[in-house]
Amino acid sequence: MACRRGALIVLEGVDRAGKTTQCKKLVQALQQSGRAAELMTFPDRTTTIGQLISAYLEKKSDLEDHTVHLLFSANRWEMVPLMKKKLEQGTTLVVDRYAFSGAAFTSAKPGFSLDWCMKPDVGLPKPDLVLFLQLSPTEAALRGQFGEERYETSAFQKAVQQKFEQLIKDPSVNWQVIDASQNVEDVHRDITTHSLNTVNKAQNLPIGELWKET
Ligand code: NYM
Ligand code: MG
Repeated sequence: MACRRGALIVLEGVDRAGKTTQCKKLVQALQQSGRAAELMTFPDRTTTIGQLISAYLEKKSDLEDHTVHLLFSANRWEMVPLMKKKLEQGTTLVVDRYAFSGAAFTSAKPGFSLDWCMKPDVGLPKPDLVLFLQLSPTEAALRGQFGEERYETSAFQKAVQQKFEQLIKDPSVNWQVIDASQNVEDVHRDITTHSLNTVNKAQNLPIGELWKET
């Protein structure tokens, strides 16, 4: 029998929704259930491209808007060979942000269509599951101050949230909306249930291509 592949599971949502906490807890839960699982994060700030992105986010440099959009996408493409290798070896990848953040954040800027923003990521490995941590801007604000990085203002986050809501309507992607206003353990339980289902289903399916007609 052919080797069973791992699943590609993405967590998305606005800043402060709890993605990073939940990604770590999910990796632990999958490992404790005896499955190989690893965390990945986008942007991956450790690569050469990632360092350009990091300096931009920290406002240490300015980059033209199209340019930085393409760098975020390139930062995903540069990880594709490793991602495919891990998935094929049977490791489930839990990914903190992916192309959906790419499209939602840039298209929240004036003059960018969602359609244009999606184009550079067409054909990336398609997630088997995208968990959207849904948190209203009001609830996000109750979680404390935003940080100092670019995009961390409530007006911009509201625009990003609206773009995510458009992306979620796309039936070619397996979205699951999670109520992120619950406590950490309840959110974790919902996420783990969906993820275990996906890991079991994905193992016999080929890896798909994102935003491409099949
Ligand atoms: N971001 C993230 C983008 O604008 N485009 C992308 O493609 C990705 C993956 O970078 N505010 C934005 C969203 C976040 C920031 O922050 C990365 P964090 O806290 O490291 O996830
Ligand atoms: Mg963050």
